[in-house]
Amino acid sequence: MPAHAAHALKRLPSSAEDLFRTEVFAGLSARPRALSPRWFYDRRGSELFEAITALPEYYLTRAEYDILLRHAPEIARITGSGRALIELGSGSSVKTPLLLNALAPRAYVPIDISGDFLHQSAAALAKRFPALSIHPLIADFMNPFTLPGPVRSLPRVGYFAGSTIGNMTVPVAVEFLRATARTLGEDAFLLIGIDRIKDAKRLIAAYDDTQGVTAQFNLNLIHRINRDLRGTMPARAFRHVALWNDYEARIEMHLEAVHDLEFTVDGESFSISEGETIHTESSLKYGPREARTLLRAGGWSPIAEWTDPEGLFALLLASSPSPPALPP
Ligand code: AVI
Repeated sequence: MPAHAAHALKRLPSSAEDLFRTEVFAGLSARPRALSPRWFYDRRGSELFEAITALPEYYLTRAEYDILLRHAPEIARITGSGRALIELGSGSSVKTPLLLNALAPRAYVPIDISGDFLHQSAAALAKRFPALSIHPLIADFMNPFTLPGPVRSLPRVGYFAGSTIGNMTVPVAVEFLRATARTLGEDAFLLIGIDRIKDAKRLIAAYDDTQGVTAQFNLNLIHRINRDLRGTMPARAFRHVALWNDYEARIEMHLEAVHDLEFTVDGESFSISEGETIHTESSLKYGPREARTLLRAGGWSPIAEWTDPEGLFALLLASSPSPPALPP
């Protein structure tokens, strides 16, 4: 995931295609209809996501970069140098070198599900940091994974950028944080970007930009279904919708049918009425207290946080709790 823009699978291997088909069939048959945002990231989707991060309305990436630019040395003073830096998700981001410079890690482990993408970005970083020991790891960080041998003896700091945690439901986010705490072990730190709740207009603009890039990103899911699952969904019959669900504290993206239509996916027939939507993504936003509560529920102790000057986005640093004290 972009952290995730990284799921650039060229063609789906058959097991991935089976999973995609199963999820699309289930998601289109469910009420309300919903598809997982992880399917956004084919090659085109990853390119579109990169374009989104540069949009004037999409403040998240710039705000996180700005926070790192100003506070990376302070982060390094807390964590100390010489740790292994474990980046969960894409290591391609322009933010990574800021952290590598400040933290001076003994090793860097970028973890991503897409091997192509991972090796490309690791090679680029190796050129820039020739003395750094880099161990790219192809893994889905949502499932348990083992760290490469050379970093097992080093204390660790994890980095989960971009508010990708916002694309998880709260129970999934808690499970992810707990699994990360287990993987990073004792005496670890976690640095995590979390987007803040703010004015609904500002949030909606970030997910419904004037150039229509986010709309293309959302509609690309239809092109992907048509290509990978022999679908006949007419993309022109859907429009991109981004809305703020205040009760759930999340931006939702939907694909809304502009007229009644029927289509097939891998020979299976579906129909959808005008105005019905397919929910394609939720991006949860957190207030300062809720973000800290989330980290605590996930087994981490928040110890510091920084925001950009407008307070749009937060970068939180948490430590792994010390092992329970033994009774005397
Ligand atoms: C990857 N993720 C954190 C992005 C977000 O903001 O939820 C994905 C995205 N969707 C639309 N624009 C960006």
